[in-house]
Amino acid sequence: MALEGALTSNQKVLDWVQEMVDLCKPDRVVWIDGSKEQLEALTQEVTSLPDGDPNKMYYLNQEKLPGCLYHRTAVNDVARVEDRTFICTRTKEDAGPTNNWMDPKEMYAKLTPMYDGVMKGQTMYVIPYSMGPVASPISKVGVELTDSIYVVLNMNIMTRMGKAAFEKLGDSNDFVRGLHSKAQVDPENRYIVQFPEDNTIWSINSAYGGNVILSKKCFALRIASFQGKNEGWMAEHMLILGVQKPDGETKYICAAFPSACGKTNLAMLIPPEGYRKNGYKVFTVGDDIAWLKPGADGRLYAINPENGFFGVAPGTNEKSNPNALASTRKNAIFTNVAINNDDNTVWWEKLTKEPPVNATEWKGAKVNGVEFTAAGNTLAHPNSRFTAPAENCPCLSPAFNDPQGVPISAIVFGGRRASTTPLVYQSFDWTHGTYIGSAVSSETTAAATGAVGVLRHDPMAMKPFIGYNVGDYWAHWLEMGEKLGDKAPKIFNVNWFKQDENGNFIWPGFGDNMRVLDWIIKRCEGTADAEETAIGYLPKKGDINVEGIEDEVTPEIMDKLLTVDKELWKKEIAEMRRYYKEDIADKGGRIPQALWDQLDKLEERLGK
Ligand code: OXD
Ligand code: MN
Repeated sequence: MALEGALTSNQKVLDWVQEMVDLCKPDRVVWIDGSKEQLEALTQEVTSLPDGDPNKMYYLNQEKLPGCLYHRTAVNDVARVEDRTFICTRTKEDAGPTNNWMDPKEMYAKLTPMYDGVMKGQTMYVIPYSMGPVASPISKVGVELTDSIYVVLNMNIMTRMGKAAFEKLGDSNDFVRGLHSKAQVDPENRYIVQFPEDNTIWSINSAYGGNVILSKKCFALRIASFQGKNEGWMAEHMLILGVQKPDGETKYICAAFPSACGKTNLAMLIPPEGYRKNGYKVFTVGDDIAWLKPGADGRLYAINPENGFFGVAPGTNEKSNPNALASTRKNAIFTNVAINNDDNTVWWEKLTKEPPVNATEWKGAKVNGVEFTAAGNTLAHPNSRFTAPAENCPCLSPAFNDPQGVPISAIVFGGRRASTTPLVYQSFDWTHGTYIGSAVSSETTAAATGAVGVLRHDPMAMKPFIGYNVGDYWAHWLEMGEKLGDKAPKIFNVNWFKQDENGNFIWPGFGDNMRVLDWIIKRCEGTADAEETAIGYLPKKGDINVEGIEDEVTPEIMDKLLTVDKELWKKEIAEMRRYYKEDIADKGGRIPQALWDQLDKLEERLGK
């Protein structure tokens, strides 16, 4: 039955699909070709389900939001579940201290009975997809089996889905095998499991995007980081943007930030007026994931393996990110936002000042939105999402579909730090930059009181996404640096979130971050000088352009933004020693000696 209507003759695919059909026992198997007709039929089917069916999707106002759909997940199924996410390598050491681990044999034995007959009475969809432009040598193919139309429709936005992916694959065995079943959406039996050595992902008991769009975190980061280590490339949790300068040349930058640091906003930045007048433009290549591979000229090239944005809705508005908002205005899927019942459109916190009176909140209750929010509730779930086609993005890069990818000049790390870390600094070299990446961390801040919260380490912003031992991952970074030599991108660190004594942010952020990108690009071109300090190269006085914001960023403020407080940095070193030892090395993280040496050197430069 599985082979009926198969879209490939690849025996490895056919055998695996048959095996999974025998296990899950669906009534029907549908091969997804990616055609408009097939997608329309599935949309018709899923929107025709009766109200109250947990799989139902709804049409939104088709005049205001053409092609847009709405879905509400189970209340217990609204986010990625890191405590139920596993890396199942043959040895525990290979998964390392940042991952949950179980022996693959044990995990298969545990999950197989859960999948046994799970699709009885239902349809299994076979989704072929390409991560990255189909013609790109950096791209890879995945196949996801799922019992959810919501997944098919999301995968259509997030990947290059359909027959062409099988054509790319040909007879090759190099495809990621993803199996997803929503099953009973039982949180006690929810598992998101990667088997990197088998190129396999099993996800069960969730129907929420982040756990079921297996192309994204599961493949493009966890499995791909493992593949990259073995094959000489890198899969990173990075946005990719291009800055077009007045002379027409575009420089490309990758940046990695932990969540809640404004990654999507930076990816879609609108430069300040002065820059725009002078002819600067920022283009988005990607907002979440970068695959990086050395090109024929020895430089590092990046593609965005995805084809859409799976963004957090709350906080997105005409002011904070007009480009993201515009991306959601057609052919998008909204999950767990609120509905404005006056015109069947969507709403979320901060979309507009006033919530709709006649609202349906994300759990499905009809409420007076004004009263409901005034009582301290949110209408949209804080992690409610839009799934939006990249092609909708007004600032999408013309190189978005370029099979070669874009050459990367700079890699930028950042976090949310109230003090210690200056606005921007450059590493001395790649190895030092790798140390800086390993030290990425972010604080929870209570801005209103200025209280500084908990520091969370999130190396390279990849902590939940490294598909193997974090120490080996750092070693791979060092190896890539050696391979790239003097063609390697320059590495920087930024901090948009420095505060004054009263807990006020002292850098305006958003579009003004262009001023920092400007300095970064000039450093890459060798046209800006720098101050050599103990922690790295900092901008010289006056080298960050503050034209138009002089009142806000006075010379005194700029001094604060760029100070290196030795006492705070000594504390930082002590914390990094504790982190390396207690959280990583003592728990089986194989930290390269070169990174320990970086800590020693930093301490030496600061003076003991
Ligand atoms: C995301 C995340 O959803 O990083 O992109 O959590
Ligand atoms: Mn992300």
